[in-house]
Amino acid sequence: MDPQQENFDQSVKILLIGDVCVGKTQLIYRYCENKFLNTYLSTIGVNYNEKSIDIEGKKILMKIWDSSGQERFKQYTLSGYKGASAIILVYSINDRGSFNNVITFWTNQIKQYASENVCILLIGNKIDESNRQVARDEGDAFARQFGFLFYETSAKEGTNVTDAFYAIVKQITEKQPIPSAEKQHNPPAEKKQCNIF
Ligand SMILES: Nc1nc2c(ncn2[C@@H]2O[C@H](COP(=O)(O)OP(=O)(O)OP(=O)(O)O)[C@@H](O)[C@H]2O)c(=O)[nH]1
Ligand SMILES: [Mg+2]
Repeated sequence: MDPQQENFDQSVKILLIGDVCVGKTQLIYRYCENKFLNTYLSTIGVNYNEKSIDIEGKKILMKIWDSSGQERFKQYTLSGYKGASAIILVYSINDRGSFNNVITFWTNQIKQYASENVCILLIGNKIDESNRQVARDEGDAFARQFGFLFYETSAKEGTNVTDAFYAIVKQITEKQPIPSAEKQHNPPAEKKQCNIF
């Protein structure tokens, strides 16, 4: 095992995708550093962050990949799907187009490039904004239809950001449990799969 990972029970790769400017980078910045930047600095290619998290006594290393929403960086984003345990699919609640693209474009990208047992979290970000264009129920209904987790967040104010990341890592650990002597006697419950595949 990579020496850097020796102190962890499990390491998980998580990829954030979604349209430009929906707040992928700021969600990561809020989660990892508890900070927020109002200025828009478009992500070039992909960026990589790490954070450790404790889930029910297990130390998990999160490898968080931040992709660009720009089509011209698609090749970099595609490399992020490889080996990803989870995808965080982000739209902005004040940008109807970004939600439409979740439905028409991003879900198909996941279907095409992610592994079949990937965990998916749908995030409607920027709930601090007053000019909402996507109702909470619409995001919730779409997520339910396909078996995704769903949260609405504000990277700006920090609302639900930690809870959303915790929920997706917890789901990964439930789907891909760490083998242990005790568990070998109790086969894991049937894996729940997202029904986009
Ligand atoms: N009001 C508000 N603004 C946000 C929020 N999250 C991000 N922003 C702003 O939205 C803009 C885009 O945020 P980024 O995180 O850079 O967006 P991105 O999805 O990473 O964009 P690309 O890297 O180009 O794909 C920035 O000006 C952020 O400050 C939020 O929760 N609320
Ligand atoms: Mg970015």
